[in-house]
Amino acid sequence: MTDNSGVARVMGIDPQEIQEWIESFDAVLKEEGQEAATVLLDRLRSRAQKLGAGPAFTANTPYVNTIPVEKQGVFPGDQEIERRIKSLIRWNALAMVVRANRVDHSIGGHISTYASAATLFEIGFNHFFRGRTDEFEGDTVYLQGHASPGVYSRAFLEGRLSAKQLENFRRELRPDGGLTSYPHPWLMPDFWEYPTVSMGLSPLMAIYQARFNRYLEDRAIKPKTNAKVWAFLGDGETDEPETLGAITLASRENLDNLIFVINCNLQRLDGPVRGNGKIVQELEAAFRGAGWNVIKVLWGSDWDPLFERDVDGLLVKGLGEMVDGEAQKLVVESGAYVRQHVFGTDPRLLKMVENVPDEALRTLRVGGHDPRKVYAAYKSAVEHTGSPTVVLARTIKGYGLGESGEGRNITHQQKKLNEEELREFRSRFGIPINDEQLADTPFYRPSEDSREIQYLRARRQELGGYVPSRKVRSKPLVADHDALFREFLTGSDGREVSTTMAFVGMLRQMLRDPEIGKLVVPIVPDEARTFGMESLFRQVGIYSSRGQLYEPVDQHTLLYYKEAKDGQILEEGITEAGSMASFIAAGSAYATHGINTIPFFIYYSMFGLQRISDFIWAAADMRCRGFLLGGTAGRTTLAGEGLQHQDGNSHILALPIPTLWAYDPAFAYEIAVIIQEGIRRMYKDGESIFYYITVMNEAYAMPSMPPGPEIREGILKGMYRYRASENRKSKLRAQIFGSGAILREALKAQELLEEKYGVAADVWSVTSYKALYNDGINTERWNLLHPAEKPRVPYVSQCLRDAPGVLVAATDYLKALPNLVSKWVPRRLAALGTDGFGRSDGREALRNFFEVDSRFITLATLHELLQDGKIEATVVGKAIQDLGIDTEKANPLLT
Ligand SMILES: Cc1ncc(C[n+]2csc(CCOP(=O)(O)OP(=O)(O)O)c2C)c(N)n1
Ligand SMILES: [Mg+2]
Repeated sequence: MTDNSGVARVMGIDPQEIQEWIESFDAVLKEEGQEAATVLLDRLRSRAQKLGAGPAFTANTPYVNTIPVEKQGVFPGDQEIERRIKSLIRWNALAMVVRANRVDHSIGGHISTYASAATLFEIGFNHFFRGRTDEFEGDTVYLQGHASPGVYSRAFLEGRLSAKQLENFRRELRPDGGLTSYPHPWLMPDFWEYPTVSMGLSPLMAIYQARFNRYLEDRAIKPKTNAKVWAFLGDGETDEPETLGAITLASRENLDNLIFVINCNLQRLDGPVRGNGKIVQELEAAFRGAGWNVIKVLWGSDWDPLFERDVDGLLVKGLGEMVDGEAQKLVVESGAYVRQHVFGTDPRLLKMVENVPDEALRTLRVGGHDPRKVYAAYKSAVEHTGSPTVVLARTIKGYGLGESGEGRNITHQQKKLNEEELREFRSRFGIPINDEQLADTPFYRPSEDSREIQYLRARRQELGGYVPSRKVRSKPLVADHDALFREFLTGSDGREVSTTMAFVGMLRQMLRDPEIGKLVVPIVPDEARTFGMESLFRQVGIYSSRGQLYEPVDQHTLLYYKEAKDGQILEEGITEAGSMASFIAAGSAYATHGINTIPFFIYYSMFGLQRISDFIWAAADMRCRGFLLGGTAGRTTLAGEGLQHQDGNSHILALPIPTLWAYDPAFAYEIAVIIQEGIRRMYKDGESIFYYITVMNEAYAMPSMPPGPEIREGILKGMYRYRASENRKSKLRAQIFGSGAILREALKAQELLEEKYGVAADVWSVTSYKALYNDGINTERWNLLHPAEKPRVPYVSQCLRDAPGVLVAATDYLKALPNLVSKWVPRRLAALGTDGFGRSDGREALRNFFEVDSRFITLATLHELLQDGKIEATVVGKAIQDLGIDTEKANPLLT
């Protein structure tokens, strides 16, 4: 009989009455089943609410395992051999870090994260993670980045990595190669698939990956499978807003193909995650509240008999009330301390453990280190339908490191172990290495025919091969898609259109193409109307896993808001990070799924590289392909928005990302050339690059592409002469560089200079300072290393070799952008740009304020001519007056 007298007395309820209620409930459960019992509870809850009996919802369950012992099922593996394999992996992972640190103290790695995650990973590797085969697409697994030594160490036992490679962990520049510190597909493209080490990125990417898998299935681009997306993360990692920021999407979309495993070792880098609280309970509430299936794995099998004896729930209550800081202390303390602090609060608890020796109390295992508990949780997770699952597994940071790190606050960065500590670790995990060898800390791999290696191999074979393992399985595209872009090369016949509209026109064409049409993935974060894309709603539909369950308010209109199960547009709502995660899933599908999806993610340009650059960086690491479109771009082109919206930064922020090609085109034909080339390079030639193209909302007549093969080449390489001066006689010459919408200011300046000041200026369209800059530094580097050979000439220098006169550049971005190439141009370069905070006003006022309009370009040109002694100061002074330039105006950088 259950005795609730303790609780009841506190609440002032007759214990007998409580007992009767419980017995009635037990009877319903026993006789009518679980569903009926749940209905009964629901009805009681509604009733209580109706009668004002207070909120009857708690997002938390008691601090015990979600899966009761009776439902645990049998463990199908050979537990002893799996333990031995795991011990060897633990040893080699530790040896990697310790050895690397001995060679160079500044190098090492992390021991304690994997030490806590070993069982969580190993149960996955031995029983759940399915490899990618010709028949089955395989599971997608995001592994906790700091646990990489464990993953390498397993691959060593699997025979996939050599001892030499392990030796060179974190020393990638060794002549015989090394291993990356963390999962980096860029650096190990056959091994790692997903970069996970920047905390918070992988959980968000995993959610959108799982959703993208469904998208591909709903659109019949890939067959429906039961493949899973697993994401392993740290409990400290859940502090990152990205980690929890999209969890409601996963439940809203019923992503039962998604499993999070949170390694709750209660510690982060500096100390406890929630010393004064309970991270597991906090996460349980958050995930349950968001509609996830939550499985807590808190206690190992050693605890089962104790809970069995805990008939009045005192132990559960005590553990539930203990803060994590104290729980962490139990790890480092003695058995006597555990007895006193866990069981000492009540004589009944003390009695429960009176026959349990101190040593047994000290080593009571938590759930995340018990293979049977972890297996049961994963099995339940993969079988669960209707919602995503999170497994909250309680572990110990630095498990097995004993006094040198187990549960200690210093453990995260522990890289050194003395001989005594190594001996203890060796003995605890039964590693067959003798005392003499310890100082050397050798890697250990049992012979090929050992039971361990045979078992491990057999398990992976059964599960379809090794994980992680990256394979590019897509086939190159065939057609050249010339025809799709042809109409954009011939101008708009005087019709005023923006480059954004031109891009949308191209997108529409691509969507109709027989080869790439279905592969195009348009992604928008609630900005389709801003970019004039609403016509696509109707053309290809907005993806919704549920179709459209309502009649849209605008159904009577031509361009109504059409949601469909096979809709093509990913309308992500206001989440640039989520949209980027969709871009990453689509941009890497050529490897993950063997499908060449071509993402076009269009967003407010200020909220891209400025806001979610770390995701863009991860996309590059992951070898993503596709197009990022920075819409409403430019500091002065986006009128009326102001400081937070106007982007004069993104082309600078695009510089560091090595595989990102960044363009600031002015005309439709430039965009057409860039996109067509991008599709060829990425999807025909298989280059792992991606594109950033800024598009604007200023409408003007689009000219046709000037003739000559050098134009196309120039657009792609970064610059070409768009309009040469017709005046061959003037002694006053200039070369003016314009980009994006500011190109038209340069063209106006060209006319002003010619008409009013007799200056003959050529105008260049600089489509990519980044491309020019990269070409310049590459050329310089080659020259540095080949002094005896004929020096190569940067493309920008080649362009300007025979171009006479002063040089002036104007951009809607920072002045630093044109200045990037100043050392390779033949003479001084005057740069006009938009440094400073944006503000809201019309374009004309903004271009005056930032000093990038045709008047300022004219002034800068005259000023350069003055400096060259070609004109008098009075001419410039007069021009300032004539142009109406206020010399005492506010400095945009400082105001
Ligand atoms: C965005 C980001 N910030 C900081 C770090 C540095 N860092 C690496 S591991 C770590 C602590 C991780 O704690 P937790 O997530 O609990 O993982 P554990 O090692 O405890 O399993 C921190 C702060 C990082 N990798 N990424
Ligand atoms: Mg942690």
